[in-house]
Amino acid sequence: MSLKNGGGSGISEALALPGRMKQMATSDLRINEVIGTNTSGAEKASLIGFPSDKGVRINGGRTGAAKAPEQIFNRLMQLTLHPQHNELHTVLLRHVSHPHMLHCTGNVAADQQNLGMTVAESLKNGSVPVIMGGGHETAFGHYLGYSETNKPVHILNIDAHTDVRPLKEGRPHSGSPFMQAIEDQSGCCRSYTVMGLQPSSVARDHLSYVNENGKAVLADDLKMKTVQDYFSDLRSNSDSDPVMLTMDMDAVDQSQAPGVSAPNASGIDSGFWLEIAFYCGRQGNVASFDLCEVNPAFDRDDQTIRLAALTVWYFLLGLALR
Ligand SMILES: [Mn+2]
Repeated sequence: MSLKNGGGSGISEALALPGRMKQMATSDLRINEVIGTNTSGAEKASLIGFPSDKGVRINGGRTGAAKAPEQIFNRLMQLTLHPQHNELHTVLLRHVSHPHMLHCTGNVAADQQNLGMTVAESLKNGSVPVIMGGGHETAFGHYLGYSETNKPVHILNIDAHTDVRPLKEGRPHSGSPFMQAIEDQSGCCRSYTVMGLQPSSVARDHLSYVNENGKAVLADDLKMKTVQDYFSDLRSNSDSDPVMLTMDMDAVDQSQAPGVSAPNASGIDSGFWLEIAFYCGRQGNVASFDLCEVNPAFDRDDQTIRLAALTVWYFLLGLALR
């Protein structure tokens, strides 16, 4: 049988001829085999774990989020690279550092400072910090990376809650990070925008406070265009300050994200959530990312851990396609 001319379909021949089988043996690379394998070039993103849920406890929530970063990273490592964007995805991941798990002491303010120093280090090196929380107290530590380096920053939060509560007995917590950033003496927080709010979980005064310092978008009003407009508005204002993206898993509907600190019976769809992560990953001004409030203690068959790992996967794919 001629393989060159008129020999029928290649696939049927390959199946029929044992000698061709070797060509079917394909590589089945997973992220753990690719990540960080190029140590010569500059690092493009740094994976950082922040296993803290003390802020959730102080805020009166259910703890367990401290267990999330390790599980999310483990799940991420088992995923493949995108088959259609394989080369770009591979190139990026070869320049992403292995997950670095920070030690959290339970002193939230001190732990946030420590995270801030780590984030600042990455930002100085031009690497995109990708942080796995932890409760949403993670986001203020994340922000401190900017104030530490004196970089003005816009904060974009995807969340069911505004998280602009006051401190509790002087202590920061999972409900206060964006009040802390807005009020921070360094003045590095240029704006705070939160999208995905549940009207049954937002105090009127908190909504006004957010709108004075940025913008609040309820989940019912949130479309992909809302996210696109956020970035095109920055561009049309020739605003070149970086954006820090923070995503609270409790923005997603409880049916698709049961393993969170505060479940949401009317949240956004997980596909839309992933699209936001991918879109933001593609934006050149998104300089850092955190994902918070995944709580494995309340998960169901790792459903939320899987969604969290996919969220990071899509963000990194976006980064690869910039
Ligand atoms: Mn939150």
